[in-house]
Amino acid sequence: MLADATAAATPHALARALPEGFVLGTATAAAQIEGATTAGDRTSSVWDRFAAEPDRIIDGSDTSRTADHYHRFAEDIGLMRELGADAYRFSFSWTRVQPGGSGGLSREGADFYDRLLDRLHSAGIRPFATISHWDLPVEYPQGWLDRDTAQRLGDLAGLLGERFGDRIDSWITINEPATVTLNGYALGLHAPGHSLLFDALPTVHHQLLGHGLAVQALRAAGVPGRIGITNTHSPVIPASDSPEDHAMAALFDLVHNRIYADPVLLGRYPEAPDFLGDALAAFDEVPSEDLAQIHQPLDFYGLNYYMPTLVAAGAGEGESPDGTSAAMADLPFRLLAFEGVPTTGFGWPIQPAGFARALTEMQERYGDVLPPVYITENGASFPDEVGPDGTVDDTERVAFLRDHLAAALAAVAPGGPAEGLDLRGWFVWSLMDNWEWAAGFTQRFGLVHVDFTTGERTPKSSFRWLQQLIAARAEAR
Ligand code: IFM
Repeated sequence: MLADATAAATPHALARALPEGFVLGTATAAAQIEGATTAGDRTSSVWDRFAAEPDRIIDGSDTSRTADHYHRFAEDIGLMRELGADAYRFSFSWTRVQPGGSGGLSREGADFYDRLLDRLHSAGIRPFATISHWDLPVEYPQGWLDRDTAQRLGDLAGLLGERFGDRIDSWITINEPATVTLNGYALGLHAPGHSLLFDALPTVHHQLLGHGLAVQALRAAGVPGRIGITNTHSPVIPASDSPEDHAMAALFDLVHNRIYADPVLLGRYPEAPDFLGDALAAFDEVPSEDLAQIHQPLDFYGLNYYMPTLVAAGAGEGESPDGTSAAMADLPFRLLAFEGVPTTGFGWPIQPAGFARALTEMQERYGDVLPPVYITENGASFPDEVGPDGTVDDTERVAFLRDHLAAALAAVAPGGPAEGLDLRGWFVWSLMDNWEWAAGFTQRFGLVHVDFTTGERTPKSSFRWLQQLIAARAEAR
């Protein structure tokens, strides 16, 4: 287990620890908040289709309405302004801006993002835009199994860069390719719902190639904004000192963390352990031209942190953080619960020390070649409800956010284990409760409570906490 510090930092103490220019923001993704899936000429995404299949989404919900942000974006930006946030990370809905996944931008789809960006600018909030956050057009028959999808992402990036480049502060090419490969193609838990285990690995290379092509397309479009990628990192802990558990922890680290970060930052895939046989052999044969495409100079690296992972050798019952997959039982490792560690509503272990460890691993592994880092997601789900007095008192989320931000700041401070890592900002996942993919509406991650029937927004105690932190920072200057 990782040891967590216990002293709770006040907003004023945390504000004093924030580096100069540190960005405090919130994050969302189109498929999780927009709804309006038939507005204008928008077409279906793989998540619209997946949600319509039987038994895919735990509560049978779908993408059609979610938080209705498409119609309520002005109110939502008003909330961000009330919060005092510096920045907002959102994603473009691929099938809204480019219906059918080919051709130019949709006029109506692009108009929506024009309105969103113009209002963000009037509110003084810096837009961080993700190009691909999981919602591929259904027209790409094999999805990320197909190499051509990489080129499609590059083409879309070029179109978006030309249209919106003058108003976007920072671009994120793709979000969490690890989750897409693991949940979407290896375990069948997310769209498009394949359970291919190690045969899902081509999707790693195609997503990273798409990232590299998107970076180049944005640069060719002359965007003045900064460009990066978002990967999710989970420090991996072996369940025991046995060589078997250590070997499997190293394998999980490889397929969850290194296989995504190494090519982007070092220009090569990590070496596979011998016991894997030829399961990763395809990576040895990747042409050097592809690696050069992936290994683009970046202005920043986006890191999402939620939890550490405890790994043991041997097949398990099929449990993963995002659900139960029969396919997991065919893997040579299993994921265990941390004994005696509190958990979120999702059952994810709450370990701020894991955040410090993730940052430390980034600094140790990539050091000098690591560009400035933004935490592009950090947060937790809890079963929040509006109380009789009309408020939502999410004390567990306040503690989660406070302790995680404190752990990250301490890790990168002089003398900290990740000293030298240039941490530039922290985005809370999420601005508001939203549609949590296969978990539907059952996991609330927001600073703002959303009534999914009426659409009513209610800021939670965590919203007030972040507001206080931002106000305390202004006082400290
Ligand atoms: O909701 C997701 C988000 O879309 C990607 N990162 C993890 C979050 C929580 O599961």
